[in-house]
Amino acid sequence: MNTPWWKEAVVYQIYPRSFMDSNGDGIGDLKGITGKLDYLKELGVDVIWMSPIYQSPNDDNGYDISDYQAVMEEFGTMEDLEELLKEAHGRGLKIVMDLVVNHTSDEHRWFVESRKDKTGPYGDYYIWRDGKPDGSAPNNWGSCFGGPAWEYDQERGQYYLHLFSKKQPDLNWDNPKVRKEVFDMMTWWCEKGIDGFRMDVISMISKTAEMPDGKIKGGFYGDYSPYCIHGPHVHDYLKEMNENVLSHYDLMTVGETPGVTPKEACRYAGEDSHELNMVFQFTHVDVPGRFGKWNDKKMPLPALKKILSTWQTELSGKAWNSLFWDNHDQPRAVSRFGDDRPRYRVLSAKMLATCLHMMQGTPYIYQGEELGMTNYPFAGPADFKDIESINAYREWCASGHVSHEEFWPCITAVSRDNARTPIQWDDSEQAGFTTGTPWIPVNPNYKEINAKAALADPDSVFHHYQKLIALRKRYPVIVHGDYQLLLEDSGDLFVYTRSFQEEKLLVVCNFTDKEVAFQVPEEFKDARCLIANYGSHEQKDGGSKKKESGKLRPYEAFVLRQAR
Ligand code: TEU
Ligand code: CA
Repeated sequence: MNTPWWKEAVVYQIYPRSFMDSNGDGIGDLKGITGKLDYLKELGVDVIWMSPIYQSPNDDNGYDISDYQAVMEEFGTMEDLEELLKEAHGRGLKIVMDLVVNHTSDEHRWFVESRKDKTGPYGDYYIWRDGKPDGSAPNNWGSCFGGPAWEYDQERGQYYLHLFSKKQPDLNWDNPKVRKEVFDMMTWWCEKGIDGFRMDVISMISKTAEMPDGKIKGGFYGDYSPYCIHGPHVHDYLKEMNENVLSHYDLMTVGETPGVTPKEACRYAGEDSHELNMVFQFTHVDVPGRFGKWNDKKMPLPALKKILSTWQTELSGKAWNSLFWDNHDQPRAVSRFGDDRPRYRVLSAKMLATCLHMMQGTPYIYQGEELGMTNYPFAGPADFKDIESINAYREWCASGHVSHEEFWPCITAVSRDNARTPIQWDDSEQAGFTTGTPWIPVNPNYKEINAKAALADPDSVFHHYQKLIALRKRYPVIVHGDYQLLLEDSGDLFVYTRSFQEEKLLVVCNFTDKEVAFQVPEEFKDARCLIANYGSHEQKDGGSKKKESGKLRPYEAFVLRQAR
């Protein structure tokens, strides 16, 4: 079987600002990453995806790029990046870059030129429109980070579209010159030896020509989605990108595609679609409530199972899944899907890891997830660093639409800053992340939760991840097996099987803090236990004791393997 490397790989996502600071300025940097490659090697991952490291005024922490071919000064130099590539490759680790080309920074040279001169060479690089006759914005669309999606520019006398912050103007992909600039820049990076791209909001690069008002839903502004997500030419542009750039190199590509359905995913990442290798879908992490995305409600387990199972079965044989519980835009996995109380944190973090890593697709580990890092105990809105949380608090709460008491649990449950606190390396001051003052505070629980302690403890979350990764390398069924959900209606248990040739796996996860009755199906009665989160039950002889007890303990998880 000829399997592309990225189907067998495990990816580790680094948010450089918060990973490791090498020079005491409080900001993570490239040298910091290079210094920790051995840690990642020990974990066993194959690929590192780095959130943006390019020159940026940091309105959105690097997702607003002012020069695609320069390194952000705070992160180091181009030489540091080349060194990182060399050191990573020397250890057999691949590096995937973040490609943010739906928008640039308003400080990018193209935008500076574009706002100067309508008729100049850059005049048509962005999405400019005249206001309405009364001078108001072209339509009612709202931006992802609050406020309207249009900003009036004095210099040019027109409005420009920004689906994110007003310092992130959207590029006009309908302009062939823009596409050529992007493709040339990508080729430049490929020639440097990078191993792939994670493509930021790539489902949003093509917009409809008509831009009518959108429906107001869960907020104050109109919804741009029908006009900007999976727009009319998105697949043409990605095929063009593939033909011009991607197909010339041995890369891994993953598209961040908000709003994607399994059907649409098969177009973006279909085996024969010549676009991308896989996409990130968000249906398992989107739980909109009364205040839009700001919601502290957990998704009920049957709904979560249904969503993940649908992706498993609908992409099977047609496209490839990416598997994740969290990333730099999401709260910490163990706090959201597991149980971060001291008694259950380790157990439930291992349970979640087991549940995800035994599915079909390429697993992504977000930095700190392998330590079971938790959400941050925000004291008040002054603690937020993220533009999205800062604006949301202002728009919903400071404006008087909702009380602080009501809104606070909702925003703290999902604020992106939860994921962005520094990695807890050890129990020294600032968790060993920096010798200075970190740009964002360290989670106070670093004394207990840190990499040094995890490495010293054979039963740590880290070692569980290490084991899961090793299992994936050893048993083809984990990569290739067909997925089947069992006990569909259970609100407590997530149980599924994977089958491939002579092998079959049973994956059993208790998502509750209660004991739950469970009988191992007859066909697994003689199966061996590959991994379990209650150490003593992972016995060489197959863990038979556990299987006969008929009960799962809180957050218990194990995997049985039957070879016919
Ligand atoms: O995120 C796009 C996205 O759709 C959301 O996840 C978004 O971050 C937010 O949560 C909307 O409520 C990507 C990047 O991952 C994110 O960090 C950037 O801020 C954003 O694009 C803009 O580049
Ligand atoms: Ca630094």
